Amino acid sequence: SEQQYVELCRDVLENGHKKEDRTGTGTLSVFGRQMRFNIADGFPLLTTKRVPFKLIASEMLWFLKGDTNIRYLLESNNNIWNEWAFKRWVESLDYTGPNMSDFGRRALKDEAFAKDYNEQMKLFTQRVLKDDDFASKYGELGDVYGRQWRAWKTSQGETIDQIADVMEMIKKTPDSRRLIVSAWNPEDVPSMALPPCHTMFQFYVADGQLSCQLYQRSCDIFLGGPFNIAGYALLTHLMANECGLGVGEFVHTIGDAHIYQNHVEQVKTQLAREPKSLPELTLTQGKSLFEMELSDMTLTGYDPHPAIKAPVAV
Ligand code: THF
Repeated sequence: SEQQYVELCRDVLENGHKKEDRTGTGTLSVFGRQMRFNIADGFPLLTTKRVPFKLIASEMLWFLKGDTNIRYLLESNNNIWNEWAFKRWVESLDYTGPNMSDFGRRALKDEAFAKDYNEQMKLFTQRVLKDDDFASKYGELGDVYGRQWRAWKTSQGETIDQIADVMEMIKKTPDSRRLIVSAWNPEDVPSMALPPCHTMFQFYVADGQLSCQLYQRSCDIFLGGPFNIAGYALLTHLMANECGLGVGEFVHTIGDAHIYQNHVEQVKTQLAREPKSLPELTLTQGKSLFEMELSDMTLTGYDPHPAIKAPVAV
């Protein structure tokens, strides 16, 4: 249950090493941790703060479509990947607006800058939505999850659809120990907006139930963690539904598990709250995984504590 998440947060607050990071924000970090969620007992969407299921679901559908352009997300009112596309835009030669270097940190400290930044971000997202040429150039995040999952490029000039392949294997050879999807493609890492945090996952079938284990190299425990847990639990449900299986466990294995310094107070607020019972997820039956939409997912009994705001490190 959610207890595993709560314990990981306590562990990091107590045992975390102070580490600097790529974003310059600073973190408390531990290495090598594992959480297990029995997703047959309830859908692991945290209740100690409100977590926006719709954003998690639209992100997962975006990955599964093989889409790597933020336009689809924006059309779903999902802004969680904007900063990474925006960064590419403002660092390009085509951008002629005010200097946006280091926008993530500057926006937190400088109100006048934050105003400019919000304005530029708004112009950017509107343009991605309306201008096809602009969107194909600057809405693109490069060879991120969607590309690797659905169209991994081979040295022969072909592509591999890892999701379709693993689906086929789960149906035909459920006892296989090779039910793996990898997003970590060493050749593509340098050209990615952000190298994949969820590097690979493996399915496992026993007693008619589908389980999934994710290896995540790096986890932003306060903001990304709850998205990652619910996202992969949703993926497990979608795959199980497609393959006529029940759901088993989601096992979340993490390399660098960290809490950003500017999330510590928020985490403490969250830990002071009493977890509630988990919601239930039901999916439309008899529809293929690739045809699923937001309206095919029904979440019931979700009654969380209020949301807690925190800035995302870019
Ligand atoms: N970078 C960092 N620093 N942390 C991450 O978790 C992360 N991701 C993705 C890519 N880079 C990352 C993006 N995922 C939110 C949630 C997930 C994200 C990015 C941002 C976020 O801000 N969530 C808010 C709600 C946002 C909203 O309502 O628009 C929240 O309170 O949960 C890890 O995959």
